[in-house]
Amino acid sequence: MKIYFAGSIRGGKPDRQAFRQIIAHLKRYGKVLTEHIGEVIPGESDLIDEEIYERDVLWLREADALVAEVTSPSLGVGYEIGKAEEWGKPVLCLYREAEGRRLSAMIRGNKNLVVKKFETMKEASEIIDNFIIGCRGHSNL
Ligand code: 6K6
Repeated sequence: MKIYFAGSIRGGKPDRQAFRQIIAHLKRYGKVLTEHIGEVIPGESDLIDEEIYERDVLWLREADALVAEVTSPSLGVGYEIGKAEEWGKPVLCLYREAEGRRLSAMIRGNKNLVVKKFETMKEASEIIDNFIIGCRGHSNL
């Protein structure tokens, strides 16, 4: 199974430790195409933006599912969710309730997406396990 993990890079302040823990859990189920998102550092990479966009869209196309951490708002993550939905891929959006912030209605109000709140990594892991079971139920993964 190929999983595309999406999380804020230039958007709202990301929780990289949570990203890394989610990625580590996803790796039990297959290849995480975007593992580097847990490791982003200032300056990011030598790739120019066009190269990042083209590579990521290709990865998203070949992915069997998208798992997005959406606590921090991110234009890029929102775009990836919209594309994955358009291409009929299963999408899981995980978020933590943060004071003074409400998740976009365009995510929480979309019945095509699985949107789940988590607090602990144990909860996030259980949500991921159920989501993957659901993906397998709908395909040959
Ligand atoms: C290299 C290592 C870490 O970061 C880089 C260079 N930048 C990006 N690399 C890979 N994917 C990226 C990069 N910038 C944005 N993205 C994609 O958009 C990822 O798949 C994220 O899910 C999403 C983040 O978008 P913004 O708007 O928060 O940057």
